[in-house]
Amino acid sequence: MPIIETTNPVVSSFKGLHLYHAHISNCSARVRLLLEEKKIPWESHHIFLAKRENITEEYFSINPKGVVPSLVHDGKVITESNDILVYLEETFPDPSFINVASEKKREIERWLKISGEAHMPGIKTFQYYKRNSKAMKKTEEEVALYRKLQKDPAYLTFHGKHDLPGQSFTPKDAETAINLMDGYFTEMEDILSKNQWLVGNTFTLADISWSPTITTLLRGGYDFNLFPNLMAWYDRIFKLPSFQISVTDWYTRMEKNN
Ligand SMILES: N[C@@H](CCC(=O)N[C@@H](CS)C(=O)NCC(=O)O)C(=O)O
Repeated sequence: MPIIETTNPVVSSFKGLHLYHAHISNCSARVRLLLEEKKIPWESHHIFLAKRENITEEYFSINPKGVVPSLVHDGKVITESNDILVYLEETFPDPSFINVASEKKREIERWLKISGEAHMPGIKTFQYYKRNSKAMKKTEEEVALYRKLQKDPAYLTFHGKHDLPGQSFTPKDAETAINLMDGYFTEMEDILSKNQWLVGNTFTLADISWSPTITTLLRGGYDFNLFPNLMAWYDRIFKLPSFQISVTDWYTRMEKNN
């Protein structure tokens, strides 16, 4: 789990829980959803990705990949959204979202691992392909600053494909991303044709991790027609008051101000 000893003096003096997050980020939303389900108070540090508020020396000193979310707990920084879910679960175990038999715990861990691994090649690639045509590309100055601050080769390659002159995500990239995601959705569809939730009949971290991803993909026009049970599962979660507060409200409220 990436727990970072930050050199940022402001962050290291924080008490309690602080979350750096973006309104329409599915990675941020899964953390907000767990915080809401657990009723843990937290302080918001909203980052507008479209305004490049993550591409600053200040933010890279908190999150070395310059991405959201970053959780700060009593001055300690935790990154990677699925690791943050596990950290919160271990630190604030009541109510529990891993309250299943031990062999089922491994299924939760697997869904969290896939959620993390599928993000860049699946969800993020699909989203950026959709955005290629829109005016979301960085300016020359923003690209230069990003390439100075970003040390992670995977992020450099990914963003280079979106931002560098003559580069863009292609229909083939989108197809590969969709095939990857459809593979997981096919497995989920099968599980959800028999069970109410992704792991047995308990609402767990697996459901918390994956449901905001569906929100993001739906907004990007992802085709879920082959997955009616997955959509019924999503609808059940969508109707939870916690989801309304932590996902839907953030997605819509901030957009009005953007
Ligand atoms: N594996 C990371 C991915 C984080 C990530 O890529 N976050 C997106 C928003 S969902 C972001 O910050 N994008 C801005 C960027 O890549 O510069 C996690 O799960 O926390």
